[in-house]
Amino acid sequence: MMTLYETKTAPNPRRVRMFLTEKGVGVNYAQIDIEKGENLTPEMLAKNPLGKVPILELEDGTCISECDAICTYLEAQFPEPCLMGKTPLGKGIVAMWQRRMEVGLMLPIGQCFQHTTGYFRDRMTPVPEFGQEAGKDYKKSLTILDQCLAESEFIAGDAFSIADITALCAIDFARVVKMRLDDNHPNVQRWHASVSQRPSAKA
Ligand SMILES: N[C@@H](CCC(=O)N[C@@H](CS)C(=O)NCC(=O)O)C(=O)O
Repeated sequence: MMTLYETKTAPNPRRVRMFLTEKGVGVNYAQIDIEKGENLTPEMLAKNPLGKVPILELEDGTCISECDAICTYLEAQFPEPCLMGKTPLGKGIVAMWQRRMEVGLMLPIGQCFQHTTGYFRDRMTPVPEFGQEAGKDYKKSLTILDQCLAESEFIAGDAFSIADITALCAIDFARVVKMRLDDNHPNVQRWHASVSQRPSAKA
């Protein structure tokens, strides 16, 4: 069986847990305490030199890290249900929104968290002003997302996709820096209430 090295409370591993749950694919889950730096041991750095989770280890020992890469592998191995687009156009639209959600929501909310709380001050130098700017970038992307969701049920159109997973994990994680959805984002609120009902959201 494959093994997912992950951290239950961290937002990026949740993306892969949700993806696996949507696909109905079972793996071994190995918990890594990133606060204690268990992701930075020589053993873990051999699996991912960037020192981050999640990491998917295949049965032959091959390791894939980066959520998008892990999900690309899983989508190819387990095509149903489709989460990354069916047609060439569909795949392009999903990839576009997936990237926007990763760069526009997940990345800045992670930077906001790291730089304003100093959670990883043992391994980086927090710059609080930078963290606050990242928080503003996150909010700008929420506005773009709200316009998108005024037009469609899900982020990349009328089917649930990896882009919805990335956005949900980023938005839920934003609570740790006290950023919550408000009435400025009614379409995101409607979408959030709906996708949070999926069994995979509890994975
Ligand atoms: N781009 C990476 C991001 C992975 C990432 O930032 N993971 C965080 C947890 S959400 C981590 O391992 N942090 C530990 C650290 O920075 O020491 C992905 O898509 O997997």
